[in-house]
Amino acid sequence: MTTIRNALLAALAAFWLAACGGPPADVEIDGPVILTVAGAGLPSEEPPAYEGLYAAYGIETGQARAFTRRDLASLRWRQIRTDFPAGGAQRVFEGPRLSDVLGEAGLADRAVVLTAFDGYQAEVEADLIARHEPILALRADGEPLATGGLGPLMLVWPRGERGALAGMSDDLWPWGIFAISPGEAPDAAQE
Ligand SMILES: Nc1nc2c(c(=O)[nH]1)N[C@H]1C(S)=C(S)[C@@H](COP(=O)(O)O)O[C@H]1N2
Ligand SMILES: [Mo]
Repeated sequence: MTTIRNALLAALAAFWLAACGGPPADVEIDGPVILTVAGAGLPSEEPPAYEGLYAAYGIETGQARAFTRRDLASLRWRQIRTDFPAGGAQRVFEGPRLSDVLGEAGLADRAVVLTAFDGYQAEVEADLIARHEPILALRADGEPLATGGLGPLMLVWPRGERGALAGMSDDLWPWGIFAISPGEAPDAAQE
């Protein structure tokens, strides 16, 4: 019975999202975790096992909040039209705000470190997140970001829409993101 109810709820959610111009409804229902937020104030009941790249990069999963594509699609999405790499062609990136994802994980207003498959890490101050509301993009120009390309997730800033970010370099634009951890500085005021 619960299975049928869940299927109905999923269908309703997909319809609602399509009707309201939210994220695309063609997300997998039972897809794998694509993002793990370590040290979460609101951890998942069954966080991912500490193995693979989590272990290779020392990302503790014990208190982690795990997100599937569907979990991320259930948040409000924002579109950002911008160039990447800097000065390159414009694309329309789409995904939830980083601040909303952190809020879901119980890490609102924290500095965070985003880790990518290749070990690249970008630390972003809380203040910068609050001021510019970057997104964790899952799609560009309507297509999901490919694993091995810029996907599954990439941090995208409204460079080009905001004078303050004009000329921003690509350092804080990690692609291939799979994990986020609390940063060193809880907020900019304490630095
Ligand atoms: N995962 C990952 N993201 C990254 C990087 C990287 O090495 N790995 N380099 C950053 C920098 S400094 C730039 S200029 C752009 C483009 O990097 P690339 O030329 O290595 O693709 O991606 C940014 N995001
Ligand atoms: Mo760079």
